[in-house]
Amino acid sequence: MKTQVVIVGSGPAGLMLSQLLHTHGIDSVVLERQTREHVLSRIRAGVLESTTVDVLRQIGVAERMDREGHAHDGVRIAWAGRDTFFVDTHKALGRRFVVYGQTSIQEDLYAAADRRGQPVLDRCEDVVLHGFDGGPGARPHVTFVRDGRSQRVDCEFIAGCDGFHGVSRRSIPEGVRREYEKVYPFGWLGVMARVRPLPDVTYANHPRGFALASYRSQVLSRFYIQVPLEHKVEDWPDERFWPELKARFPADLAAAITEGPSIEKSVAPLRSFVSEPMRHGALFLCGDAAHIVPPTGAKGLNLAASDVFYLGRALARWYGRRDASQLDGYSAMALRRVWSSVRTSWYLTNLLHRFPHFSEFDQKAQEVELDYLKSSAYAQAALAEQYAGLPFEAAD
Ligand code: RFL
Ligand code: PHB
Repeated sequence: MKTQVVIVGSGPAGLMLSQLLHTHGIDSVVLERQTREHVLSRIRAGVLESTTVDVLRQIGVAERMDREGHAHDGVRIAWAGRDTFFVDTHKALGRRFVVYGQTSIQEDLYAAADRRGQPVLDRCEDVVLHGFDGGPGARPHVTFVRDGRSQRVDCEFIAGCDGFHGVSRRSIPEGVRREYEKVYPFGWLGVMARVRPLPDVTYANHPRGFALASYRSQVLSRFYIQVPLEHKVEDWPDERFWPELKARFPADLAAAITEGPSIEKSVAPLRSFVSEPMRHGALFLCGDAAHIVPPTGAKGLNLAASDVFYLGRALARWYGRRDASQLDGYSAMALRRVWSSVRTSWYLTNLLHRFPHFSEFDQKAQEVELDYLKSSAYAQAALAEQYAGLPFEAAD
């Protein structure tokens, strides 16, 4: 097999990139380790920055999102025993965000790939990247095993969109890679339930721990609570989950939460991680393959979209004009936006969670920070700007 770009991974980064390249007439082959059913069963992100919404519209996969996605003007923050306040991204910046599940985006991207006959090969085992480091005579290609048969795709570029546990980042020699990591001492239990959501995406800081009430549709809610790292889904039957969730919200919001049987539960650890550079020779990393943020700022999927936007634009410039300047600038440009979101996610994680090692001093400082945010329109505007996300950088 031969193509222009091999894309490893059919998560949102990989499928968005193949769709974007297609709009520029650039061929790609997508290789995925899991089955399509497995990819479509993962429940993850929900909050789309306006730049992500723009990318999805630009690549022609926004029809259902525009119909079913729910626009929000900002997010609500609540904390123990005090009033809540609303961080208004629309008032501060004129920008709304859209709540639309990552699972639905995956469905829309697969449907678009099917419509145009895009090869998305699932169940690819032992994916190995070769010849991307620019050495003499090096020719980029990828080998893998599918249905017990060894296969090879020759290409000009490889896009590593295979998530945190993928093979692409680890294919870059250790001496070239620099990794930055922070692991948080708790996880999030996520619960999906067919119940009416609260009107706003609401984050709560409570002595019992962090909680979040989010939205999927008028009749579908997504909730999260902070749990100890070692906890498993089995530790949280519904009878334990609902009272704990409600205990972490102020009484009026707790009373507005409707209980119902959960339809999905998962536990995820929280981590900040960045690997630099995001390019090595003909290999380019996008999304979770290069960086992970804790979900507190709702930035992970949005960063995948900005990486894809920058890389797609750079590849279009290369194939259109044989101009490599944007490919050369990709890593630095993508990383500027990544670090900005890493900082915002780290800030919100520190602001909203209860840390086991916090001293009374740390706890007091956190409360004073929340008081300041509540009382200062300037502080709220600054947070609104970070939550809404940076605009994309211009090309030159
Ligand atoms: P993905 O989604 O992990 O996809 C990578 C794909 O690569 C495949 N793969 C391989 N394929 C071939 N060969 C290999 N060796 C392979 N190894 C792996 C995998 O099977 C998979 O299909 O990465 P991508 O595309 O970069 O997308 C990133 C996003 O999924 C992630 O950042 C977000 O889900 C993070 N996130 C959130 N982001 C937001 O922007 N807003 C949110 O509200 C938000 N909430 C969340 C989140 C993540 C969460 N979890 C579970 C970590 C909430 C949660 C609970
Ligand atoms: C979600 O709806 O899944 C969601 C919302 C906000 C976050 C993280 C996840 O910060």
